Amino acid sequence: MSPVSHDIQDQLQHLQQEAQAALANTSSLKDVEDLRIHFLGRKEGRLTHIKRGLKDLSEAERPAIGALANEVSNAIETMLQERLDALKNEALQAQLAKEAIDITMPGTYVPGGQLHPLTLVIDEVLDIFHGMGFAAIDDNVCPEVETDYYNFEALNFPADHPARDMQDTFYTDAGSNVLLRSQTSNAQIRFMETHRPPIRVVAPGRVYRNEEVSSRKGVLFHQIEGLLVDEKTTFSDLKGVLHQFVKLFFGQERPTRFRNSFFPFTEPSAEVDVQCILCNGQGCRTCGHHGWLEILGAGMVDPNVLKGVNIDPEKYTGFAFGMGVERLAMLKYSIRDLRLFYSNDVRFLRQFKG
Ligand code: 2NM
Repeated sequence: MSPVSHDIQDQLQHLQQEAQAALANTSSLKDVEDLRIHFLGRKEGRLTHIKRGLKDLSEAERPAIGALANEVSNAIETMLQERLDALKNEALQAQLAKEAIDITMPGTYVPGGQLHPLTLVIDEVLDIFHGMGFAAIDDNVCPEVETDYYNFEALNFPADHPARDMQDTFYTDAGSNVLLRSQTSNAQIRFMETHRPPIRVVAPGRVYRNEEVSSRKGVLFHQIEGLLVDEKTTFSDLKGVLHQFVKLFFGQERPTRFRNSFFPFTEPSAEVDVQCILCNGQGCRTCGHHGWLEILGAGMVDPNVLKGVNIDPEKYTGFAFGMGVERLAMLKYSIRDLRLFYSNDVRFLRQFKG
């Protein structure tokens, strides 16, 4: 072997050892990439440089040294790749360790909310009427700021009715024609304007009255009103529907009575009482010692109301009813002050589970 060839052989072996030592010191993918360029780079790589010198060797010596150069090249390539894989794996393991979830650690307590008692009552009432074929009118599609027409006139209120007084109804700055609705009947009127019989709907929603706030009355409360219009609908249909409602809401055995009453929008009109659920008719403070509690108003829809929405009262009859949600909730849960519903005291609210 010529001295030149011997020298190249030395250089190649040395280069491989050098690469191995350098790789052991790398700590990033970039370090490895830099070494790849340093040793194998096409232009300046040290092995490339040695390979270029092979052309000066004799024909006899070139194949063996060339083969050695390729071997060293492959060996360095393999070492580079192994180091890359090792570093990538280390990074992955570190990432996994960092993201590891300790499933034995105690969780963070997230206190669960629950539905408001008024929402529970509304849901229950709607459910009961749904079972009798009544659909709920979405309370978001019906305005709470309403015109006199939908709140009073279409409901057959005479011009001088006391409810139209400023003392009882909130009027807005927009004029004497624009007010906060005092009952949800505007929903039924609007529904009848756009739908023909048979009609079976219930309308839940907020209503406003200019009252002095007390344990029993507020300026805002919730109502659910129902309406059924069809051919040959009678007062006994109304009684059947309301009896069924009372049975399901207050219990099978709760005695119920109908009393004669008056509303501008119904004729005849009635009010429904249930026997006091606290004293069972014996007389107590809740029922004012009468033994009965009034829970809703109802009646046959006045022909004038039907005429106003272009439904022929000779062909169709209907009944309607309305109830106060706060009152139902107070009776159902024995709540003595209606202001508790709006005070947002969690000690109160937490007691109601849907
Ligand atoms: C009540 C009592 C009786 C009622 C009437 C109507 C309508 F639009 F059909 F005329 N809606 N709701 C009604 C009837 C409401 O609340 C105590």
